[in-house]
Amino acid sequence: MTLLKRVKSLPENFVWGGATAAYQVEGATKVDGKGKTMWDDYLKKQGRFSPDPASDFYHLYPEDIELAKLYGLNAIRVSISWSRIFPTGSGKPNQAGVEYYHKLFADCFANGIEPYVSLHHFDTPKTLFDKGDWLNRDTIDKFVNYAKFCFEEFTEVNNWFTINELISLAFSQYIQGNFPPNHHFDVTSAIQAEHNELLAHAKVVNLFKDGGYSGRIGLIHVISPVYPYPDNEKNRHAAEIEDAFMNKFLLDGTFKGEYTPETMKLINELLEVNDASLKIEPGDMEEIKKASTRNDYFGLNYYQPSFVEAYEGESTNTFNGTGEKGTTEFKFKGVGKHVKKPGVAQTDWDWNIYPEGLYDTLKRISREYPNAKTIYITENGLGYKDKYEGIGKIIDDDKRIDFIDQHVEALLKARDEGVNVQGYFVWSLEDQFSWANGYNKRYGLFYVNFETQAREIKKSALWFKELGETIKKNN
Ligand code: BGP
Repeated sequence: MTLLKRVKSLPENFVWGGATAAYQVEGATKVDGKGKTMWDDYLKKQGRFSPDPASDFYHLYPEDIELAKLYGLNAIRVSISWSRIFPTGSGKPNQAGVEYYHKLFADCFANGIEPYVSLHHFDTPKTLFDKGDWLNRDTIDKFVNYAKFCFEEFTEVNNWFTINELISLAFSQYIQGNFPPNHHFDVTSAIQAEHNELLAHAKVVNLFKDGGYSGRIGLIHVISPVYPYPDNEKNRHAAEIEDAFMNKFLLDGTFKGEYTPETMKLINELLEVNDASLKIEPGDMEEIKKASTRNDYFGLNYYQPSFVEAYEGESTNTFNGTGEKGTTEFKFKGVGKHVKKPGVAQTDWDWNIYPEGLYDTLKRISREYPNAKTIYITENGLGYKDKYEGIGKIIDDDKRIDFIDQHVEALLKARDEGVNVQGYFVWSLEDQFSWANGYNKRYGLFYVNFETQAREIKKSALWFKELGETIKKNN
């Protein structure tokens, strides 16, 4: 009996993977000389949940890579934890950390799973975080040195990403306040962090290309399309400002090598209303410009759009980090407030389910940013309270299958119309720790019993396998 629904087959040589991030799966935060990240003390103090043992991928990766192979995947997204390699962000490399990643990559290759490796996934070493994180330009220099070390050491890696979701980090740290250091609507820090992270990315891309390292390099942006609701002139303008802040500023910088006048007009409007500013230092834009044509590919994460109505009042927000449906609130002064569009379903965490948004985004990227070249969907998935059925029992997650199926369908539609999308990584390979939500927001194809670390199969994994088997290889 087939589990396939809308999508019946995948293109030849399609990359079909699962995504993870070091801090979310590895656990083992205190072993083998690992240094602290920005999260360790923060989470301890917060007392809601611990990053240990997460999915204990540090020890159990052979089991997870084997599952990936068994269930039809041909690729995996992992990240290197900077503080495993350089416990305080710089200095002498920690051999145990270096060895761990060599072993992990070797295991991937032995199983026919291609690793796509990010250098930074929300986990700045604590020492650098304490000195200002990306707001301190010294972090940029340290990041470039760390990247150089990785390019020279991990020559087996063919596919690199510099930084994961620059905007999410800046937004969660300085606007939404749900990542350390928990600032709310600190617009100056947010826009500065966006710029500084982009500069760090550009420097690393230029280093990679000038150094003649082999392989491909790019970065990952999450794109959240912004739709006015109701659709009227005022709300359209609100949507444009939010889009500039969340998407366009970084897309322009990454692929056009400038913040275009049109984008800056919107950004300046936002900065002015919020009494904020952005500092661009001499030489920054040259570096960014130089890198803008040198990305080999673009990692696009897509979860949800926002629907926006103009809003003139003071900024305020409530983050739903528990899965209690209907508790999210977001109102951004001079930008807009998020509204629910009738007819659009939402998850328990109030995320809009809207596959059309992925289609619209892909079309937009190919139309407006030809330098993005090849696109991979590097994250997409459904956070869900999966129900454990007992040892060895398949977990029924039809909702997740529907979600992925509809998004892959949207992707293939854009591809049929000429958008160069070559792969899809589901978030996530297995259940893992979620930064501001803990352990009940599950995304995996594989269920992790966090008490015993046993893995169970979800129905979505069976579906993933069946669809993965339709991929023909010709190289
Ligand atoms: C992306 C991140 C991931 C992951 C995912 C789901 O922004 O790159 O690390 O966490 O979103 O988000 P959450 O865990 O908040 O549901």
